[in-house]
Amino acid sequence: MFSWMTMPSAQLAGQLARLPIEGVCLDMQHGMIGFSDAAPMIAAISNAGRPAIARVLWNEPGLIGQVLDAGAAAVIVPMVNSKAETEAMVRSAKYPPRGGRSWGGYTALQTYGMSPADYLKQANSMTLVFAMIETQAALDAVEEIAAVPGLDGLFVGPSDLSIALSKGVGIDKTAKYTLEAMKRVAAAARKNNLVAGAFAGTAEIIKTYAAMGYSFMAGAVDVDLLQAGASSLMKAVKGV
Ligand code: 3PY
Ligand code: MG
Repeated sequence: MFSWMTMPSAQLAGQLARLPIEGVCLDMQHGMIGFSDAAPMIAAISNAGRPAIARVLWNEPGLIGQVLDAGAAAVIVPMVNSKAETEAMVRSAKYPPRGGRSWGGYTALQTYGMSPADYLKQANSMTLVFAMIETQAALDAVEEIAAVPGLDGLFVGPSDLSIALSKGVGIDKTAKYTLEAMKRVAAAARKNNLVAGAFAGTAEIIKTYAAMGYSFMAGAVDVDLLQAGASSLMKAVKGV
């Protein structure tokens, strides 16, 4: 499980990366983290010996390339809805011959302590790219998406997915229809030897998704941790 950050702080990123946790993800889509915030956060996470993950703003080559150049070990790309969009995403994240990532990972070279020649040789397998499955269109095409060469994993956004499946009625990360859809995503991942991931959030949801075959999950969301810590303190000193 990895933690999920929405707040732009290299100090906090370094603290979270020192928890017994498998990585730290920067949410650059819905969090308040821009690239100039993300670069020192990625460095702080990497310095702590953990993989830095970035959920980028959109499926766009420049946005994907810049976080990889900054040393991110994995990229999660939102709203990937078709085979063609997945192919475009893989092209953005992988060097030739697999893709068309543009050269310039100078910070990544420092992070990994590698020569340009070695990084060029190894980057495609070292850095992972995940397509988010979070719309009806993505779910309908998930078997085709999962079969795209060079894709490393699928990552379910259960909030958007449940909004889509309920036709806007609500957000329900563990509704029967959400879990049914997620079983289909997990099966597509399994069939293609991909990592199955999802945004989970709470311990209960992490356990539910893990039982369905998900192994790459986000929990420990920075704002939730702060709220939970502050509320438990307020509760403990109530009446003082
Ligand atoms: C979703 O659940 O839709 C996400 O994108 C995770 O934050
Ligand atoms: Mg989403």
